[in-house]
Amino acid sequence: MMYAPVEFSEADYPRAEYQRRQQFWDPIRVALFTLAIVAVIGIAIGIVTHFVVEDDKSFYYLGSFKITNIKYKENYGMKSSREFIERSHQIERMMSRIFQHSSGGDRFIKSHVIKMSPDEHGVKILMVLMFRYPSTDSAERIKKKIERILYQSLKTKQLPLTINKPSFTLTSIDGKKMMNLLNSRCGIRMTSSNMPLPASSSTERIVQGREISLEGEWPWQVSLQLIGGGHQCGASLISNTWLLTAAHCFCKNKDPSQWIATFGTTITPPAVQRRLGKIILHENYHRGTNENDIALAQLTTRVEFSNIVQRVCLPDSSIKLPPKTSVFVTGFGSLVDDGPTQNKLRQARVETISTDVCNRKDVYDGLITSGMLCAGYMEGKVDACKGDSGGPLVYGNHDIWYLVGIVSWGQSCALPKKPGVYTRVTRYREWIASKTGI
Ligand code: 4AZ
Repeated sequence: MMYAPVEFSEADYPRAEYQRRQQFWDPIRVALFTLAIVAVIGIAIGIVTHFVVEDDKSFYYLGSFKITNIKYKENYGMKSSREFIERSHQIERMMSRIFQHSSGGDRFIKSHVIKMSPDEHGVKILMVLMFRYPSTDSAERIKKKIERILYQSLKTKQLPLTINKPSFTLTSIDGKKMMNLLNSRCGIRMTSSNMPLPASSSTERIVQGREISLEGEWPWQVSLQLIGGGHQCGASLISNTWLLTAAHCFCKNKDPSQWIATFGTTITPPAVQRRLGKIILHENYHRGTNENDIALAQLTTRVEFSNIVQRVCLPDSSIKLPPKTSVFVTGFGSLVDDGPTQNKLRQARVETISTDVCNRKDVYDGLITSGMLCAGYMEGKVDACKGDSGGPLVYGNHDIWYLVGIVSWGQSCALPKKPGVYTRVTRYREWIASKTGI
């Protein structure tokens, strides 16, 4: 809006002054003024809250207790067994119920069962519990608060499992001890501040994938590089020293001293770097048919597990994924056939496709054997590509991630009716154990 100049004589002055004042306090100005004050107050509150929230610190505890209304099963001793996973997830869910709706509010972060052992009255549980409290609080005082909430819940809440109150003990532990305990489990993801990652923030990303992955989102991802030749293939960390990858990655060069493995979400700079000491190709790998496209590589020196470097779980050979199961493939591979390697790790959500469908005449016409697994979309668009080879295809169950496939082959990338073909890891579970003892 334009301002028209107001002309007035001396005699008009008081009226003009009144008008000017009235103009000054017109509704728009009043609204703007109010808005400014509200904004200033808002920012002030924001700053104060920011500091209060930022001041929160993680506190870790080791909890031990007995559950008396279930019987110990042999398989509870095996952390990759379905029995262990399902029971521990039930216990972890119960802990969330106990703490998340308590008066303590959202101080509870997460819990993880570390061990289940037999007990004459049922099952003994060892678990890590994580909380965030103001850093000015003491571990002992927080422990009392946690115990109070727990005991209250045992009295008032209908819980599926019976926790024996006298058996319950809570010990404060530091971050290092917590990590060591968690590292006894595979397939767990954490952010740099030890906060859990959301179950899956992830959508489509490698080919047709735009967003890169967050630090610590896929901590088992490895880049295999030829010294002087750069990134060649992906691989997955399955222990402190062993990598699982595709056999075809070593077609060019089988000499371990010519290779390095890097960890982290970028190739340069890498978070951690190691040399290879040993390469084991599957004895029956056939280049022509892509059968048994699997290899192991051993690092010369072990890597320490952290939020950035972590091993993925190997699935039990009995697990079966039904068609259309949501899985994730990650890698530094190209975005289009024959494109360049990416410096930042990318991810894509794909779906498993049954071997029957994948072997149809209009798809791969019988080329898919029992050691292969198809994943992607019949309409194409999202897929792994050149340079992703050897890398992981993972399946997340109750926040634990399993390596179900190794990027192996496919006709070009992301074409309709030409999904990605992966080495079916469950088929090679015994082979891996025979070579590594894992
Ligand atoms: C490759 O050349 C390659 N679309 C890897 C994966 C796929 C195709 C090719 C799957 O390494």
